[in-house]
Amino acid sequence: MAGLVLVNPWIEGVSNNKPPLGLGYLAAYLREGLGYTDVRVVNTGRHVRERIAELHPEIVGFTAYSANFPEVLALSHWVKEELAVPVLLGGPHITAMPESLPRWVDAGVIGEGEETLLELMRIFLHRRRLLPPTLAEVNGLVFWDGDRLVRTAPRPPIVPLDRIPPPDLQVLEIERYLVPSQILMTNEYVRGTTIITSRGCPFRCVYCHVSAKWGRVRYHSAERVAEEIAVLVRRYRVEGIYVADDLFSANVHRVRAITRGLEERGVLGKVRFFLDLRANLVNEALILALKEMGVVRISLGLESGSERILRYLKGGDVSVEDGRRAVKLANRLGIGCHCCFMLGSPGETVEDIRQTQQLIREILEMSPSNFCQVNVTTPLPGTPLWEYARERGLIPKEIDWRQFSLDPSLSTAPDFYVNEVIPFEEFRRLVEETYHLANSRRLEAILRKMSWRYLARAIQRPRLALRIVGDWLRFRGLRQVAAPRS
Ligand code: B12
Ligand code: SF4
Repeated sequence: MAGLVLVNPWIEGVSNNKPPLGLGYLAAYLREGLGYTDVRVVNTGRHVRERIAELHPEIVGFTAYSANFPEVLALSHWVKEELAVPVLLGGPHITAMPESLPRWVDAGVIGEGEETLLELMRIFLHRRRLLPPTLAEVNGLVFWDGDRLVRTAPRPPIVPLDRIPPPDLQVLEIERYLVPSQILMTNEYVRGTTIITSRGCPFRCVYCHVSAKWGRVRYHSAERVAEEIAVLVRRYRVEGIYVADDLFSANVHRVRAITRGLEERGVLGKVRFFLDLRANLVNEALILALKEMGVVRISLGLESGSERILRYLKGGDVSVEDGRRAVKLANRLGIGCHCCFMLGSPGETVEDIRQTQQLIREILEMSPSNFCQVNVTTPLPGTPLWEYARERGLIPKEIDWRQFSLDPSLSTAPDFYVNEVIPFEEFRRLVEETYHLANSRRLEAILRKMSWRYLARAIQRPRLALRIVGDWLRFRGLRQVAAPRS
């Protein structure tokens, strides 16, 4: 028997080996703010109904991004019909599209969820129900009152961010995720997980809904970050961490303060990191500071080799040359780069795509530790790109949200093709050509780096061995599957 069950249903057939940190933060906030500990997290794509039912919840909360929205609709309907308990819905999708709240869901939580959920749970524990008159007093909600969709006043962000305790690792059952994986986006399989050190981003890229979701950017203190990492290393023997910030701080003083905090806690050098930066923010002092902290790889959204398309996507503050310079600098100082590209942006021509292919070639030539990932420009709800596509009638009336998933064969489906210059079939060929170009060099890099320790580990673990074969096929370009991209 559980009180609140928080559910992250996976898209069918797509695995997700990272903990749903958002749900861990919600659980921690309820524990600290309300003394409420009766929370369970269900994070799976298989037998989700059975898993929820066996917990006998008193209230259920779903998290939905766009790609798993259909699963969330079906499951939440089932919970309401079969279990007859209140149902809440939060996450990026409902935040961007509050009007998509289904009638059977009691309330949708817009944006940051901690304080809003705490207030909802206080009401629920007191009255055992969530009815429109009481919901109207809670900020940050969308709910149905009869035939009227009501939105309450926006919820102000929690400041300072350290007021939110670290995610509840026990509720998340963190041990489940600590299997060797390529969390550092290198060829190594290490025991790893994700953390978050900030919320928001000061930039406004047209395809990203992060700034709309979080408002102004907020950072956890260096002390808090170091302590969270130390717990993961000491208690859970974590070796690799993906810092899932939208954009990791480019403030060199903050990076150094985190490094000092790790040193004071005796964990500096015991854990390595992979994180996202923006090319125009990369400089030598920052890379050296990141290296000292233990960063082995950075991710850069270079997006396009065409200056014109890059300007459209990211605004005028970052150039193609900034990207080249950032990768060269990082490589010279011993850091590999995971570079992300987008194909199919509005106005993009075949010539623009050729320029992107040329940049990919250059980056792969710079170092075998560089890795290029190719994605198809997809308009996400809540972004300027979505508005662009909607205004031009490029978004179908009946949206198949599953197309927002990880599988590029789905995401290159014509439904969300926002480029009106290149005919779709030709575009699809160009995408395949570019995937192949980006992946072909990876096999060489893997073979060059393949160590005996790595092979021995693989032999002991059949699933790991299978994954390596899968990678091999993928890098040969035989199986066109892109790596996850957030
Ligand atoms: C880490 C990450 C991943 C990881 C891990 C996902 C995971 N298990 O959490 C990986 C790499 C697997 C991933 C994959 C994808 N991701 Co991703 N990811 C992120 C990232 C960077 C951080 C997620 C996170 O932990 N956020 C921090 C927590 C605090 O925020 P949160 O989860 O939203 O939760 C808060 C609120 O939303 C709310 N809330 C959320 N759920 C609920 C539920 C209830 C009941 C309540 C009350 C409140 C509530 O309260 C929480 C606390 O404040 C976000 C960007 C971002 N900053 O959120 C993108 C993001 C969620 N990803 C995104 C996308 C598009 C994807 C992919 C579809 C990419 C792709 N094309 O392949 C895939 C889909 C996942 C899948 N399995 O197929 C988009 C989603 C946009 C959308 N409308 O769908 C985001 C927002 C980034 C962006 N581009 O704008 N992702
Ligand atoms: S894509 Fe990255 S840099 Fe651009 S707004 Fe989003 S988080 Fe910020």
